[in-house]
Amino acid sequence: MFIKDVRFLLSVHRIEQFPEPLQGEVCFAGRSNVGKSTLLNVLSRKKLARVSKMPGKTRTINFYVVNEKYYFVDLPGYGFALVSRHERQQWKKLIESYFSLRKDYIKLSVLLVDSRLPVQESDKIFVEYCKYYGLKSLIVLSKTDKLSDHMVKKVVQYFSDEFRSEVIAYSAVTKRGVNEIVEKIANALE
Ligand SMILES: Nc1nc2c(ncn2[C@@H]2O[C@H](COP(=O)(O)OP(=O)(O)OP(=O)(O)O)[C@@H](O)[C@H]2O)c(=O)[nH]1
Ligand SMILES: [Mg+2]
Repeated sequence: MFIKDVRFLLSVHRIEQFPEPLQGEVCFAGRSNVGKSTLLNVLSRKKLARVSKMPGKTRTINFYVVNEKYYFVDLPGYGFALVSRHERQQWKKLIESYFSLRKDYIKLSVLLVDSRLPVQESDKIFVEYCKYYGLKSLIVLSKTDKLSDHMVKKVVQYFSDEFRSEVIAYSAVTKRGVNEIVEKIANALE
């Protein structure tokens, strides 16, 4: 298994707090409640990141050290309606600084999208954003345990057409797609 050890390092609220880069990092992005923190727990086989039924749980950029060599970076979810305008602006500033300051260290940007919803404008913007920064991105469809196998096939086709990219059908419940995700991460980091 590529991922041997994962430990929490710190939560970043302000740009000055970003840690010294290691040998590369993978960030996890997506709308609030899509399952970013859950995926981190699945990948590390530990309960590291806080998961919640309430959207907007992760409000900071959380850094995890992987194999003492790399970072996994849990980004706060976007599209969360209940936060104030001020908070949304803070979020935007923090995320933009993250990408502009770390672009050379980010080896892969994992975008989670809910397999049960149509493509969201915010996800399309995020993909464009990654392209702008020259980042390699991976699209992961979450919560496929809620769909029939037939529907999973259909949504995989739908999302690959929409994003013009390969997508991985994943579920934290059945662990579908986890090995594929780990393989992509390993290839990007090594
Ligand atoms: N059925 C199912 N539920 C999932 C899956 N992944 C996550 N969840 C649930 O979705 C909810 C949100 O998960 P989180 O991991 O906290 O989502 P997040 O993207 O980190 O959310 P924010 O921190 O608000 O941005 C929780 O109740 C999880 O248990 C999945 O693959 N299948
Ligand atoms: Mg979270």
